[in-house]
Amino acid sequence: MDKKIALITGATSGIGAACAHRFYEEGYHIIITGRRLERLNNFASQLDASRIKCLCFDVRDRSQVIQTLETLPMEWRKIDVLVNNAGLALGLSTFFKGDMDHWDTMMDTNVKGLLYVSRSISQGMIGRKHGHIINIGSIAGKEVYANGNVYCASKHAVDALSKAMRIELAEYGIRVSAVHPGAVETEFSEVRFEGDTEKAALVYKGFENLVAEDIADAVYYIASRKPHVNINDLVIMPQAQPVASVIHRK
Ligand code: NDP
Ligand code: 8X3
Repeated sequence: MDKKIALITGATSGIGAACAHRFYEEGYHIIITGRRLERLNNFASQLDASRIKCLCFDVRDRSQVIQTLETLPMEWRKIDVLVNNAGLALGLSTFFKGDMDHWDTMMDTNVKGLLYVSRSISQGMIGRKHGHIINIGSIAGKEVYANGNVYCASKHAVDALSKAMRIELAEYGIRVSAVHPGAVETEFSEVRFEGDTEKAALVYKGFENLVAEDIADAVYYIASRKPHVNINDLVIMPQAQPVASVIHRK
């Protein structure tokens, strides 16, 4: 049987790292990406080198994305599953006090970065008439919460792009799915609060948050359905978080 290849963006931490582990455990060859080369190398050093490829690039850098993905060695080009996971939130404030550099980084990463990677990888999938793109959106792409403005807008864009990709790629036999998690304890809040670990820890205090493996489990489930089955959209929340802005804490 042919080997199966999954490319996971943002695999140096959190949900992306958990997805990479899960696909590897399920027998896939994995391509892991991120900006932190040392983490990619550490990850790879624990696994069978013939089944893992590290690509260090910033998804915001259009030419770097294209150059890196289009010059992949032949044996790594037939990507079956693309998990568009790389993303972040920066800050939590009203839009009228918002940091405009934060806005640029979120839109460039969560929306344009996802587009650059998807455009590049979809070329081969279209040619082979086979593939599955799984976008990691967020509950912030389904609802809007106070002070989440631009992050929510970026994830609403991921929701819209997932629908658009599904329509445009269906005739080529390509599946497009989106997974929208609520609160998952990863490095997400540390990044959002720019290294303030105490503030980040408070986000997950007093309730049972999701963990990265919960999301990886759903992503793998979606990828492992029969070829005629597509899970379009999945919203996954902690039981204690019925909507984005309500968390029942003990
Ligand atoms: P982490 O901060 O733990 O991981 C984020 C990953 O994205 C890292 O691997 C990081 O790699 C990568 N990344 C960020 N910016 C870039 C960039 N410019 N270029 C390449 N890679 C980048 O957070 P999560 O695992 O929680 O987040 C993963 C995804 O899940 C994001 O899209 C996030 O919006 C979404 N999400 C998270 C939720 C949560 O509560 N945690 C809930 C809903 C959605 P590196 O820094 O090495 O580049
Ligand atoms: C991450 C979850 O609720 O902070 O996307 O937006 S939330």
